[in-house]
Amino acid sequence: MLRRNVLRVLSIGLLLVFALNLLLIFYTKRTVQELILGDRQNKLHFALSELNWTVMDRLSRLEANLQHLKQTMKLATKQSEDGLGMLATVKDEKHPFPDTAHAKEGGFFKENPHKVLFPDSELFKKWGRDLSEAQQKEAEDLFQKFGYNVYLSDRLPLDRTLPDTRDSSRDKLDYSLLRCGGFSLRWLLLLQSTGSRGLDQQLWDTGLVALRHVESSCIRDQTCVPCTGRWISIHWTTRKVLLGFSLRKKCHWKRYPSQLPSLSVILIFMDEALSVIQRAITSIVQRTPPRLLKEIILVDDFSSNGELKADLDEKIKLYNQKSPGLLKIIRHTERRGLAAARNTGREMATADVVAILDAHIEVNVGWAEPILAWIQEDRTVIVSPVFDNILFDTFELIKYALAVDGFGWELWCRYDALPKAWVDLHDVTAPVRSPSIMGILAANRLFLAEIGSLDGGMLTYGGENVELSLRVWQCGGRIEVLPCSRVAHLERHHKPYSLDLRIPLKRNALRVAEIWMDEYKDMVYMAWNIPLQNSGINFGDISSRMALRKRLKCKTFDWYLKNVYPLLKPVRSVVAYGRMKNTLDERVCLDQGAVPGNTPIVHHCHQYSTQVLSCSGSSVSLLWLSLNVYYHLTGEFYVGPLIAQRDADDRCLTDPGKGEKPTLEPCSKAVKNRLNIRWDFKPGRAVINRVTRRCLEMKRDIWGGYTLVLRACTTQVWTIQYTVRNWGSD
Ligand SMILES: [Mn+2]
Repeated sequence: MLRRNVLRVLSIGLLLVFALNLLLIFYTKRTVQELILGDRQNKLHFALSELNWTVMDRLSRLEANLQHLKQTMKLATKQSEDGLGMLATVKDEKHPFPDTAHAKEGGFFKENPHKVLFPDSELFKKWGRDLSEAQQKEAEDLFQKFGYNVYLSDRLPLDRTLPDTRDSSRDKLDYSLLRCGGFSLRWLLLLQSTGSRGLDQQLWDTGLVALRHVESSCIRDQTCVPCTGRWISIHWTTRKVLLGFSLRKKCHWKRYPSQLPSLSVILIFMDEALSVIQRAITSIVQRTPPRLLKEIILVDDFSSNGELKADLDEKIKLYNQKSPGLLKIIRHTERRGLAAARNTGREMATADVVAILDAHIEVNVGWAEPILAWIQEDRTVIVSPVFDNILFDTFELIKYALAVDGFGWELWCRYDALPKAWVDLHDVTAPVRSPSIMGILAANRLFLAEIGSLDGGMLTYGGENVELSLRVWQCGGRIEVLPCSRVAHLERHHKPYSLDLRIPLKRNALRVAEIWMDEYKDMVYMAWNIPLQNSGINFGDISSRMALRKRLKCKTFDWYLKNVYPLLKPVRSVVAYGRMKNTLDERVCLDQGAVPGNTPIVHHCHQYSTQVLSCSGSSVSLLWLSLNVYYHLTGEFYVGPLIAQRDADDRCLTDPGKGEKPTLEPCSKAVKNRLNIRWDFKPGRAVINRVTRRCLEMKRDIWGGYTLVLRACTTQVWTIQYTVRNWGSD
């Protein structure tokens, strides 16, 4: 009886346990489902906000550049007014070196016992308020010479730490879910050894690594929550496994193969400050695994800067004492330009992979592994790290958002939004397909040679990146940006050499157009405001590059536009372009006026010439080709630089129908709202709106200039600089 009862109790007990276990399994399964779904939603949200940030970042950078330009102009005027008068007051005094953090925190507006010698210098806007007059003069002189704060660079530790700017660094994970002490670790291990066979081993490993990290940090911070009961442990375990899964998609936790190709780093420079070059070398040595770093090759494109001779040789000797043969230097005996210098470095390199960098950079933690692993998977991929910005004055690191490298029809660099296909991956470590590359690149050394390295016929600077990009895509390779590889790039305030970069830029752009762009080359000519025939610009001998294109059986530019860069929108209907003048006064040109704003203006044709800012590394493009007008066979006038992209609008001359002022409206919006954007025009004739029949004319304003008006036609006529295929000559 007793035994029977015991048996019954036992079997009921067993049944209960069985039922509990069933419940437990059901619960765990639901949690897993919730987590997967929740995880997806989180990531989607994350990706969207990331996109917003990219846009915000872009806008603020553009704004900063405009500010920068304004200040440069102001500074130039001020300096020419003040002349050397200010320097005369300099006294030689020695003072301890002030730290930047202090200067930033309010030392800025603190009383300075010293006279401020350069109140308008960009160098001293955020930095250096504690400097003595002699120090100010030294810092300012170096700044004018190099375009960045050499005085500070000379004093900052070469091996300074940089903030880790990779996405998905630790702070983005919610560890509160995991603070469950040693219990969960035990269960994880138990589960791993028993019931978990068949689960992805790597997934477990990553989860385990994460868990150990969390546990050590929660023990340190005393935030561990003790776990009670078996089911809680299992619950936590599922979370951990899922965490392990999601962590594999974070740069910080990404694991790379132990066998990776060797790396040659090539640093190109011309008149760079010695400490800045040392900074680049030190960061590379410090943040590249020694087993992977075969050599660092310095290429000096004929610097005039004395310290880059014996002093640099001395530093190289010191580095090589520690790691024999690591550093090599080669010096050009005449200036040969950026592309040629890069080729010199590549020819000298011996490792499997070459990374061709500027010498004013500092590589960040873990920069090399993603590059080497990705090129190891596919030898035809050319990769770019993501750039961050080192401020020219304080040397602070500013994180830049991940973006795609693109260009406009003038072949100047531009950042584009991340492709939807990439955003949909919800994996911030995934390489991003990119139509172009900025200045810095890494490639399989032999593949780079096979496809023709860099075009040695590109002079000085600019356009060589687009040339390489078109060639790589059209001839069977591809270009990708690697989000987990970050390089900080020192952006100059001004170029140290006072040459007009527009000349090589324009010339190089035409060379690219002629070699690679087929029937679309007209777009480049129009964007630069160059006549289609007899441009008078010598872009050098292109026969060997044409032969290369044939030998590699490269695809057409049409293919590239359709398959790689659909954002770039060719415009077929332009029949006349260039500067547009009214015969009433040919000293003034039609222009777009202030942006933002939508008022077209006329002003002196030479008042603003093209402005070009640096386009290598993280630098943002700002190219002003504002005095252009594009007249279409369909009747539209584009006013301002030719944009011709699918995600941005050109601005169309519009007759609002009332009042006497013409406006500029985004063309696609104007079409949608049926605004009057079509005009009748032939060179040497009136500009008449097709709907309102009013004429675009000029009227004297009270300041002695002109203002644009719409009114019943008088006798005013307009001319335009260039026509396409003799249009309008009848
Ligand atoms: Mn650069």
